[in-house]
Amino acid sequence: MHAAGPCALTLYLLEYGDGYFAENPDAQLALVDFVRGNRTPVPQVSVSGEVNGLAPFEVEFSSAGTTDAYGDRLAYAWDSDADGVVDSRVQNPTFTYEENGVYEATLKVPDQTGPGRTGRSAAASVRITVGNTAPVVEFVTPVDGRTSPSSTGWPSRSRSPTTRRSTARGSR
Ligand SMILES: [Ca+2]
Ligand SMILES: [Ca+2]
Repeated sequence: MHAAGPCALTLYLLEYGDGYFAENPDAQLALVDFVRGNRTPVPQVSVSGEVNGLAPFEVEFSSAGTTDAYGDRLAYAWDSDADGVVDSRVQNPTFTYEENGVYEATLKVPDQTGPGRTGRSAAASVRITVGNTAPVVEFVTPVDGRTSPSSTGWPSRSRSPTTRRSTARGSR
C-alpha cells in the first residue's frame, strides 16, 4: 500500500509579451498548479500606535505581513468592534471607537482560489481597550512554603527570574 502524502507543485509562468505595464494582448500570467488541497493563509494584525485610549479612539489597523503559502489572492474582512459585522474590507483600515469597552478586533482572511481548490481562511486579532488603560501584568513569584495550585499540573521549577543587565563593557 502506498500512502500518498500532500502533494504540491506550483509553476507560475509570466509572459511579458511586447512591453511592460501596458495593455498587452499577449502578456499573461499562466499558472500551472498541481496542488492537492490548499494552504491556509497566515494573517497578521498590528496597530500603528496605541491599543488603548479614551473614546473617541481612532485606531489604524494594519495587515502587513499577511501571507498565503501559495500566493493566493486574499480578501480582508475586519470586525473591529467584535459585533460580528464586518466593518471594513480594505487591507489597512481605520476605525473609531465611540464607546468604552474591550474589543477583540479581528481580521479574517479567506483566500481566493480557483476552481477545484477549496478556499481556506484564518483569523488574527488584537485587543483594543477604550476608556481605560490596559492592566499591567505583574509576574508574581510563589510565596515560600506554598505549594503550587495543583499537585500534578505545575512544574516545580522555582528559579527566580534572572536580571540581565546589559553592561556596556567596552574594550577601549
Ligand atoms: Ca491558500
Ligand atoms: Ca463590526
